[in-house]
Amino acid sequence: MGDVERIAVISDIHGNLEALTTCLADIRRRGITRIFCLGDIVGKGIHAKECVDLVLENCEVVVTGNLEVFVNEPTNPNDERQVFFTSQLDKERLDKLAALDFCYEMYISGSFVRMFHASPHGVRDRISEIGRQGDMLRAFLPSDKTISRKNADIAIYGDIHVQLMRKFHNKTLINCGSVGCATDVIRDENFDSDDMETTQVFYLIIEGAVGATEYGAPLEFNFVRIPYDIDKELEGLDRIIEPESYYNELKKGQYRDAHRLKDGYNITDQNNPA
Ligand SMILES: [Mn+2]
Repeated sequence: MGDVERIAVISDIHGNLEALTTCLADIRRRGITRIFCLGDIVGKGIHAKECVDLVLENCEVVVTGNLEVFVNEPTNPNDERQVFFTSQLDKERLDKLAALDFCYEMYISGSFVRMFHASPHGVRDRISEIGRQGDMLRAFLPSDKTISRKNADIAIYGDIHVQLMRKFHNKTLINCGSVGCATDVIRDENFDSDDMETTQVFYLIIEGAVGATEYGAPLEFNFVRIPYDIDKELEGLDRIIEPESYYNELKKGQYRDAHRLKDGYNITDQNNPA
Protein backbone atom coordinates (compact mmCIF):
# COMPACT_ATOMS: atom_id res chain seq x y z
CA MET A 1 0.00 0.00 0.00
CA GLY A 2 1.28 3.49 -0.84
CA ASP A 3 2.32 5.89 1.88
CA VAL A 4 -0.19 8.46 3.09
CA GLU A 5 0.80 11.69 1.39
CA ARG A 6 -0.65 15.10 0.67
CA ILE A 7 -1.00 16.54 -2.82
CA ALA A 8 -2.06 20.13 -3.51
CA VAL A 9 -4.23 20.54 -6.63
CA ILE A 10 -4.28 24.01 -8.17
CA SER A 11 -5.95 25.28 -11.35
CA ASP A 12 -7.03 28.33 -13.36
CA ILE A 13 -4.31 30.77 -12.40
CA HIS A 14 -4.96 32.94 -15.47
CA GLY A 15 -1.79 35.01 -15.23
CA ASN A 16 -2.48 36.23 -11.70
CA LEU A 17 0.95 36.26 -10.05
CA GLU A 18 -0.11 37.62 -6.62
CA ALA A 19 -2.68 34.83 -6.33
CA LEU A 20 -0.22 32.15 -7.43
CA THR A 21 2.57 33.22 -5.08
CA THR A 22 0.08 33.42 -2.20
CA CYS A 23 -1.11 29.91 -3.05
CA LEU A 24 2.38 28.42 -3.35
CA ALA A 25 3.45 30.03 -0.05
CA ASP A 26 0.44 28.51 1.70
CA ILE A 27 1.22 25.07 0.25
CA ARG A 28 4.85 25.38 1.33
CA ARG A 29 3.87 26.57 4.83
CA ARG A 30 1.97 23.30 5.26
CA GLY A 31 5.03 21.28 4.27
CA ILE A 32 3.37 19.94 1.11
CA THR A 33 5.85 19.23 -1.68
CA ARG A 34 3.65 17.57 -4.30
CA ILE A 35 1.62 19.98 -6.44
CA PHE A 36 -0.56 19.16 -9.47
CA CYS A 37 -1.93 21.86 -11.81
CA LEU A 38 -5.08 21.36 -13.88
CA GLY A 39 -4.53 24.02 -16.55
CA ASP A 40 -5.44 27.59 -17.55
CA ILE A 41 -2.17 28.99 -16.28
CA VAL A 42 -2.42 31.85 -18.78
CA GLY A 43 -5.06 34.19 -20.23
CA LYS A 44 -6.78 37.20 -18.64
CA GLY A 45 -4.02 38.57 -16.34
CA ILE A 46 -0.74 40.22 -17.27
CA HIS A 47 1.68 37.83 -15.57
CA ALA A 48 1.30 34.87 -17.91
CA LYS A 49 5.05 34.39 -18.36
CA GLU A 50 5.84 34.43 -14.65
CA CYS A 51 2.96 32.07 -13.90
CA VAL A 52 4.05 29.57 -16.58
CA ASP A 53 7.57 29.53 -15.13
CA LEU A 54 6.39 29.13 -11.53
CA VAL A 55 3.93 26.36 -12.37
CA LEU A 56 6.43 24.41 -14.46
CA GLU A 57 9.06 24.77 -11.70
CA ASN A 58 6.79 23.81 -8.80
CA CYS A 59 4.26 21.32 -10.18
CA GLU A 60 5.10 17.70 -10.91
CA VAL A 61 1.91 17.22 -12.93
CA VAL A 62 0.54 19.91 -15.26
CA VAL A 63 -2.36 19.18 -17.59
CA THR A 64 -3.52 21.46 -20.37
CA GLY A 65 -6.47 23.85 -20.21
CA ASN A 66 -8.53 25.55 -22.88
CA LEU A 67 -6.29 28.65 -22.62
CA GLU A 68 -3.10 26.65 -23.28
CA VAL A 69 -4.79 25.27 -26.40
CA PHE A 70 -6.14 28.72 -27.38
CA VAL A 71 -2.75 30.47 -27.34
CA ASN A 72 -1.23 27.71 -29.46
CA GLU A 73 -3.88 27.78 -32.18
CA PRO A 74 -3.24 29.74 -35.38
CA THR A 75 -3.68 33.40 -34.46
CA ASN A 76 -6.87 35.01 -35.67
CA PRO A 77 -6.03 38.74 -36.02
CA ASN A 78 -9.70 39.61 -35.40
CA ASP A 79 -9.73 37.86 -32.03
CA GLU A 80 -8.39 40.49 -29.63
CA ARG A 81 -8.23 38.11 -26.69
CA GLN A 82 -6.20 35.55 -28.57
CA VAL A 83 -3.85 38.19 -29.96
CA PHE A 84 -3.25 39.65 -26.47
CA PHE A 85 -2.93 36.36 -24.58
CA THR A 86 -0.54 34.93 -27.17
CA SER A 87 1.55 38.12 -27.31
CA GLN A 88 2.42 37.66 -23.61
CA LEU A 89 4.33 34.45 -24.32
CA ASP A 90 7.46 33.63 -26.31
CA LYS A 91 7.92 30.60 -28.54
CA GLU A 92 9.74 28.59 -25.88
CA ARG A 93 6.93 28.95 -23.35
CA LEU A 94 4.23 28.39 -25.98
CA ASP A 95 5.95 25.16 -26.97
CA LYS A 96 6.07 24.01 -23.36
CA LEU A 97 2.34 24.68 -23.01
CA ALA A 98 1.63 22.86 -26.27
CA ALA A 99 3.43 19.78 -24.94
CA LEU A 100 1.33 19.42 -21.76
CA ASP A 101 -0.59 16.20 -21.14
CA PHE A 102 -4.38 16.09 -21.45
CA CYS A 103 -5.06 14.30 -18.18
CA TYR A 104 -3.54 12.41 -15.25
CA GLU A 105 -4.69 9.20 -13.61
CA MET A 106 -3.74 7.57 -10.32
CA TYR A 107 -5.00 5.37 -7.52
CA ILE A 108 -5.33 6.82 -4.06
CA SER A 109 -6.55 4.88 -1.00
CA GLY A 110 -8.11 2.30 -3.36
CA SER A 111 -10.02 4.76 -5.60
CA PHE A 112 -9.23 5.33 -9.26
CA VAL A 113 -8.87 9.08 -9.79
CA ARG A 114 -8.81 10.92 -13.10
CA MET A 115 -7.81 14.60 -13.25
CA PHE A 116 -8.35 16.90 -16.23
CA HIS A 117 -9.11 20.54 -16.96
CA ALA A 118 -12.75 20.60 -18.10
CA SER A 119 -13.92 17.07 -18.93
CA PRO A 120 -12.38 13.78 -20.07
CA HIS A 121 -13.71 14.57 -23.56
CA GLY A 122 -12.04 17.91 -24.27
CA VAL A 123 -10.71 21.12 -22.78
CA ARG A 124 -13.76 23.04 -24.02
CA ASP A 125 -16.37 20.55 -22.83
CA ARG A 126 -17.57 22.40 -19.73
CA ILE A 127 -19.17 20.55 -16.81
CA SER A 128 -21.12 23.31 -15.07
CA GLU A 129 -21.73 23.21 -11.32
CA ILE A 130 -25.35 24.04 -12.08
CA GLY A 131 -25.72 21.39 -14.79
CA ARG A 132 -28.10 18.45 -14.80
CA GLN A 133 -26.90 15.24 -13.17
CA GLY A 134 -26.94 13.35 -16.47
CA ASP A 135 -24.64 15.93 -18.03
CA MET A 136 -22.24 15.80 -15.10
CA LEU A 137 -21.87 12.01 -15.16
CA ARG A 138 -19.70 12.28 -18.27
CA ALA A 139 -16.92 13.45 -15.93
CA PHE A 140 -16.35 9.80 -14.95
CA LEU A 141 -16.18 8.33 -18.44
CA PRO A 142 -13.01 7.58 -20.38
CA SER A 143 -12.48 8.93 -23.89
CA ASP A 144 -9.98 8.55 -26.72
CA LYS A 145 -7.99 11.31 -24.96
CA THR A 146 -7.70 9.59 -21.57
CA ILE A 147 -4.77 7.40 -20.56
CA SER A 148 -6.87 4.36 -19.65
CA ARG A 149 -10.33 3.20 -20.73
CA LYS A 150 -11.54 2.79 -17.14
CA ASN A 151 -14.45 4.69 -15.60
CA ALA A 152 -13.19 6.92 -12.78
CA ASP A 153 -14.30 6.53 -9.17
CA ILE A 154 -13.30 10.11 -8.47
CA ALA A 155 -13.01 12.87 -11.08
CA ILE A 156 -11.13 16.08 -10.23
CA TYR A 157 -11.21 19.11 -12.50
CA GLY A 158 -10.84 22.90 -12.83
CA ASP A 159 -12.29 25.13 -15.59
CA ILE A 160 -15.49 26.35 -13.91
CA HIS A 161 -13.66 28.41 -11.23
CA VAL A 162 -15.95 27.16 -8.44
CA GLN A 163 -15.01 24.67 -5.74
CA LEU A 164 -17.33 21.69 -5.68
CA MET A 165 -17.71 18.24 -4.18
CA ARG A 166 -20.68 16.18 -5.23
CA LYS A 167 -21.56 12.52 -4.76
CA PHE A 168 -23.19 10.63 -7.61
CA HIS A 169 -24.18 7.26 -6.16
CA ASN A 170 -20.79 5.73 -5.39
CA LYS A 171 -18.76 8.21 -7.41
CA THR A 172 -17.34 11.57 -6.38
CA LEU A 173 -16.95 14.72 -8.50
CA ILE A 174 -14.56 17.37 -7.20
CA ASN A 175 -13.60 20.80 -8.48
CA CYS A 176 -10.50 22.36 -6.94
CA GLY A 177 -11.62 25.94 -7.71
CA SER A 178 -9.56 28.74 -9.26
CA VAL A 179 -6.33 30.18 -7.85
CA GLY A 180 -6.31 33.41 -9.82
CA CYS A 181 -9.81 34.10 -11.09
CA ALA A 182 -12.54 32.76 -8.83
CA THR A 183 -15.82 34.01 -10.31
CA ASP A 184 -19.53 33.24 -10.35
CA VAL A 185 -21.82 32.91 -13.35
CA ILE A 186 -24.84 33.64 -11.19
CA ARG A 187 -24.93 36.95 -9.32
CA ASP A 188 -27.92 38.63 -7.77
CA GLU A 189 -27.64 41.71 -5.57
CA ASN A 190 -30.71 40.61 -3.58
CA PHE A 191 -29.16 37.29 -2.73
CA ASP A 192 -25.36 37.63 -2.81
CA SER A 193 -23.00 37.42 0.11
CA ASP A 194 -19.93 39.65 0.41
CA ASP A 195 -17.75 39.59 -2.74
CA MET A 196 -14.93 38.23 -0.55
CA GLU A 197 -16.83 34.92 -0.44
CA THR A 198 -15.73 34.57 -4.07
CA THR A 199 -12.63 36.70 -4.61
CA GLN A 200 -9.94 34.66 -2.86
CA VAL A 201 -7.35 32.07 -3.85
CA PHE A 202 -9.00 28.63 -3.92
CA TYR A 203 -7.28 25.26 -4.12
CA LEU A 204 -7.57 21.65 -2.95
CA ILE A 205 -5.45 19.35 -0.80
CA ILE A 206 -5.84 15.58 -1.18
CA GLU A 207 -4.53 13.29 1.54
CA GLY A 208 -4.42 9.54 1.11
CA ALA A 209 -2.37 6.50 0.21
CA VAL A 210 -1.07 7.56 -3.19
CA GLY A 211 -0.73 4.60 -5.55
CA ALA A 212 -2.72 2.21 -3.34
CA THR A 213 -5.06 0.11 -5.51
CA GLU A 214 -6.61 -1.57 -2.47
CA TYR A 215 -8.95 0.13 -0.03
CA GLY A 216 -7.72 0.43 3.57
CA ALA A 217 -6.26 3.91 4.10
CA PRO A 218 -8.36 7.01 4.75
CA LEU A 219 -8.90 9.58 2.02
CA GLU A 220 -9.41 13.29 2.66
CA PHE A 221 -10.23 16.34 0.59
CA ASN A 222 -9.42 19.69 2.12
CA PHE A 223 -10.80 22.79 0.35
CA VAL A 224 -8.62 25.82 1.03
CA ARG A 225 -9.27 29.51 0.43
CA ILE A 226 -6.97 32.44 1.24
CA PRO A 227 -7.31 36.19 0.71
CA TYR A 228 -4.57 37.78 -1.36
CA ASP A 229 -3.50 41.28 -2.44
CA ILE A 230 -5.90 41.92 -5.33
CA ASP A 231 -5.05 45.63 -5.57
CA LYS A 232 -1.38 44.83 -6.07
CA GLU A 233 -2.22 42.45 -8.92
CA LEU A 234 -4.43 45.12 -10.50
CA GLU A 235 -1.58 47.64 -10.65
CA GLY A 236 -0.93 46.59 -14.24
CA LEU A 237 -4.54 47.10 -15.27
CA ASP A 238 -3.65 49.72 -17.90
CA ARG A 239 -1.66 47.11 -19.81
CA ILE A 240 -4.47 44.62 -20.12
CA ILE A 241 -7.20 43.75 -22.60
CA GLU A 242 -10.78 44.30 -21.35
CA PRO A 243 -9.55 46.00 -18.14
CA GLU A 244 -13.05 46.59 -16.77
CA SER A 245 -13.98 42.91 -17.14
CA TYR A 246 -10.78 41.84 -15.44
CA TYR A 247 -11.33 44.32 -12.60
CA ASN A 248 -14.87 43.00 -12.06
CA GLU A 249 -13.63 39.42 -12.04
CA LEU A 250 -10.88 39.98 -9.49
CA LYS A 251 -12.62 42.54 -7.26
CA LYS A 252 -16.25 41.43 -7.54
CA GLY A 253 -16.06 37.80 -8.70
CA GLN A 254 -18.28 38.47 -11.70
CA TYR A 255 -17.50 36.19 -14.64
CA ARG A 256 -17.05 38.34 -17.74
CA ASP A 257 -18.90 36.02 -20.12
CA ALA A 258 -21.83 35.17 -17.85
CA HIS A 259 -24.23 36.80 -20.32
CA ARG A 260 -23.16 34.29 -22.98
CA LEU A 261 -24.11 31.26 -20.88
CA LYS A 262 -27.61 29.89 -20.91
CA ASP A 263 -27.23 29.18 -17.19
CA GLY A 264 -25.87 32.63 -16.32
CA TYR A 265 -29.04 34.20 -15.00
CA ASN A 266 -30.14 35.72 -11.73
CA ILE A 267 -30.99 33.11 -9.16
CA THR A 268 -34.20 34.85 -8.02
CA ASP A 269 -35.40 35.69 -11.54
CA GLN A 270 -34.86 32.56 -13.57
CA ASN A 271 -37.32 33.57 -16.29
CA ASN A 272 -35.28 36.61 -17.19
CA PRO A 273 -31.89 35.51 -18.51
CA ALA A 274 -29.37 38.36 -18.26
MN1 LIG B 1 -10.22 28.92 -16.62
